Amino acid sequence: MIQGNFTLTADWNTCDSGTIEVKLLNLRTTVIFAYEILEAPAVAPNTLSMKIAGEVTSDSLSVFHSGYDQTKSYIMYYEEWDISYPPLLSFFLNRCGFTLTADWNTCENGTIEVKLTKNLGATIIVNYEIFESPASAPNTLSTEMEGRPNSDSLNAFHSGYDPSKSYVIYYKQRDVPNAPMLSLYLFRCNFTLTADWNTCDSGTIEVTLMNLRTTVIFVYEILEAPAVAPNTLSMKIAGEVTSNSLSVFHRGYDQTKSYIMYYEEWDISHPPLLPFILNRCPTPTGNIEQDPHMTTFDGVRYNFQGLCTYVLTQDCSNIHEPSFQVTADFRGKYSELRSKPLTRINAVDVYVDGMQLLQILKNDHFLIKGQLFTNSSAVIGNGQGTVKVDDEHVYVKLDSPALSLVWTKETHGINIALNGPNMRGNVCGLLGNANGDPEDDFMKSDGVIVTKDDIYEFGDSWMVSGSCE
Ligand SMILES: [Ca+2]
Repeated sequence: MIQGNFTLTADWNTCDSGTIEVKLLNLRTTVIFAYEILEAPAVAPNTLSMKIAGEVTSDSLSVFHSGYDQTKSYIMYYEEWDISYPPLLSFFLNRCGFTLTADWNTCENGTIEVKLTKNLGATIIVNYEIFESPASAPNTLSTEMEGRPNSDSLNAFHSGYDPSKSYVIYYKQRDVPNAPMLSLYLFRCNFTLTADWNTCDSGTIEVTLMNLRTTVIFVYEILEAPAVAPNTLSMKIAGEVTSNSLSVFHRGYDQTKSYIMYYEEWDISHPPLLPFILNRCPTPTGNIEQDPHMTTFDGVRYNFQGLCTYVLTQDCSNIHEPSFQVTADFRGKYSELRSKPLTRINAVDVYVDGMQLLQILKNDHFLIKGQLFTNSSAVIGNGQGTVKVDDEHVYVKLDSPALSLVWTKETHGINIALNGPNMRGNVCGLLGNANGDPEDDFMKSDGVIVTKDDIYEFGDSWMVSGSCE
């Protein structure tokens, strides 16, 4: 099953240089983020000038930015670039290099462990103080912690706290002029509220309360992101002392959108209202490139050397009159190697209700409803979608059918993303059925599932009849 969220983080590459590493994690789909790194504090910018594009085939991707000052703190503003109206998020990067965390030592005693970690290549002095929550920022901080060079981490233990209460730790660097006052929240021992997609095939959100060792009640609200904090929280989850975790399922959400869950404890006075971002589910993305290597929507890789026109993907609810169909012409790459030809894509066609809407040719000529298109960008039809062309790519985004296509000139590659919530499990062709299960991707056009050993039988079943002459 495809599950889990993608995450954008930033960190110092090392503390010896001013290089920031921006990293996209947990990739199971193509995802593009735009971002901007500003010296903290900074308000959200109007434009995000940097971009990171994760590919379907890699687990993570890093981009390095040099020229920053590792003795300063930065804030990264970021948003998804490939969806409409994404929430603008922020990530705080402390100056190199410390992270302060706090946790209960165990839930049985009242000891809080405060930990300074990460790249302690220099002396770092942090002042902090632990307050029962809620508490406003104090004027002075009574405790000091000094991280020394060559130590990986530093711990301090503070006893005498009540594990049934929540605390806020205010902290500030003493050795940096005008350092911002920061805070971290320590929930009373020892639960966490999270939200995730149950599976990406349905719009069901699972809210889970974990690590229960006591009865605890949360109220929460799930809103489409971005959203400001609501006045009332209408949902409630009550964990019992005897269970390790508890899940509540909420149906009817759209797994192609991002949500924000606002939550607070219901059973304590003046709890802080906290946000939790649930990223949209990864978009099923299939890819065909080079001579040709295929990756299905569910991540199965295979090679298929055909010499005709084939269905890459189509609406499968009516296989004979599909509402949309994407086909590709595979032709020999080297005509002298007739016995074992390497093939590649020479053209990609998109049909909607049986009519050709778009055609991308190998010379990067691009046709909309049969008309050659020569600009660098245009609207397709009556707002049916958009197309952008640069030196290396053709980008197509259609609203109906909800498809994104990226043609890469150099590799004769086509990348297809299914953006609609109802397309998962309802498509078929050489890129499989996008139901999250890699085991059933070699389904022929007659519905019979074969194995990789019968790849030609599978591939030929998706040949467009009459295309071999
Ligand atoms: Ca599948």
